[in-house]
Amino acid sequence: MANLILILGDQLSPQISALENANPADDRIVMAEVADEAGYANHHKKKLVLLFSAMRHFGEQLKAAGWRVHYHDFAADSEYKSLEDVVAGQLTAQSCERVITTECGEWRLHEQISQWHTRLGVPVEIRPDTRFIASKKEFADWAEGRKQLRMEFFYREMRRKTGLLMTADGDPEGGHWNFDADNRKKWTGKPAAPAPFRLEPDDITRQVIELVNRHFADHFGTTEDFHFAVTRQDAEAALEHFIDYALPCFGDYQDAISDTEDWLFHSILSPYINCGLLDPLTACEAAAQAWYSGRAPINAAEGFIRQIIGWREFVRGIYWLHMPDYAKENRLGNSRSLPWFYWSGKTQMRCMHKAIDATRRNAYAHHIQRLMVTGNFALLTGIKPQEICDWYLAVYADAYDWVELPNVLGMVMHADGGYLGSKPYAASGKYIHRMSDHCANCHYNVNKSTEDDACPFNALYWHFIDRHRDDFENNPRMGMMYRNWDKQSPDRREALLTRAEWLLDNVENL
Ligand code: FAD
Ligand code: DLZ
Repeated sequence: MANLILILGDQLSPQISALENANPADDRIVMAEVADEAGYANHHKKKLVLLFSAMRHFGEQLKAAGWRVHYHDFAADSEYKSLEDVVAGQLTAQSCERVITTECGEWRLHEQISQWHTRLGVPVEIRPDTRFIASKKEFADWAEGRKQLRMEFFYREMRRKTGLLMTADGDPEGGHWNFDADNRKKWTGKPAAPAPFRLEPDDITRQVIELVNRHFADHFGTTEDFHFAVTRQDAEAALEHFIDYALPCFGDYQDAISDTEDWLFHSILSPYINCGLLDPLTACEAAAQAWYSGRAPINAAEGFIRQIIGWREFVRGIYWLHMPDYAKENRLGNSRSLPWFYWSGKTQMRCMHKAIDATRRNAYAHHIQRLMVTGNFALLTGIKPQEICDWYLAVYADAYDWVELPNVLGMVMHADGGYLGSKPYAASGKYIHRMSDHCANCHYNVNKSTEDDACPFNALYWHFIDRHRDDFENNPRMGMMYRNWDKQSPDRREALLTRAEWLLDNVENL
């Protein structure tokens, strides 16, 4: 019986479960660049280049390994607009009797594929995605009966399961599970941040760049200076580059923000891990090995591993546990539209401008920019969760619904009522000043709060605290904020709220 094996754009791994036990002599593989997938979000042009080029390279490698692959190149006038169209066409053309695929990473597409057996009239086998450390069931079992889920406890389970940074006695290496307290240094230019791993586009990538510029000209971002890896071999070289040059300082400067350096000591591996070019465990094992061989300190290796086997697995578990209702959550009752400067970058707030501009150029911003700059501003100003989620899904090369949604809706917007994080990451300009050198170059003054030139984050922070008193006053981690707010004189509080109201009324023009 010939099977038609569908491999999606973020499933570019030879070990993908859809290929298990497949037979190159009988089975056919189908991969497709289609308008529906390229167009359901305003995907950054670099994300489109990365995916289409990586898909094309992967398709070629499968062919070279002896597989029969039907690869559907994007064409604006193609009659095949959706993955279903292409699969239906191939079922007929290749006389296949069954479709096999690996479960996809988003509810929207999952819903569609789940209907294919009736729509296409053949059995459709959807296999689990074994690239994750915890299966959906394992996460659901762990979450069962817990009122609030805490990443830290789940993370310890994942450390035990993988054995990463564990002693033979079952204890965490270095005597602690978590070295986060060591990872909050401001970066003042030294040590110098390493240049990111970069590759010049090959012929395939150049063709894709041309295609994206021609057919997706109205999408966000630019294709200029595209330098991502597009093959497994090169993604593994990017991992090596990170381990050698950035990991040693990854922990120390994990929370730092710079006015001049886009990438600092981050790994820039999420685009590869998420589309299947790099195996998450391989990345973690390389970091652990760097610590064992004395090439990186424990706070760096542990911090990096925690992001992957902790946060990455945790948000994925939450996504599948709570979709589709999770996407509709808006527990803080936000109603403001996303300011246009999220797309244009035209704002006088230096930190926002810098984060958005880096996003536009690179399809990348590091975690603290996403969380404490663009995310924090959306939280403080009460942007509708759906609109800010759509933005994050569009603008980053690593963005897929399963990972973007819990990070934005849960971690940043606290729209799930605190299910993912015990307190909102709301912060005033002081935090950004402490962790970055933006404020010295800003139109606004971070040391002022109520004046016309005062940093908007300051008054907006207190407005957030004041308007959500009912939501947070009894949160033990927020009590101090309310005591600080109540300690201020009535005149001061009124001036802060008046300034914040003005900022909210004029949010498009900041
Ligand atoms: P590093 O800082 O080097 O971290 C190492 C790895 O850890 C990353 O490559 C990633 O695989 C993993 N990781 C770190 N933090 C998280 C996290 N919170 N959730 C999941 N994985 C994590 N990550 C995405 O992969 N896709 C997204 O769409 C995405 N959207 C985000 C939106 C917001 C508002 C926030 C606050 C975070 C988001 N993240 C997302 C998580 C994180 O910011 C990115 O994974 C990270 O910035 C990617 O850059 P890096 O590879 O240099 O990461
Ligand atoms: C994100 C994306 C884009 C832009 N294009 C394609 C595509 O043309 N073909 C494809 O198979 N997948 C694409 N993807 C990824 C999917 O839209 C979807 O996000 C993931 O497969 C979910 O796991």
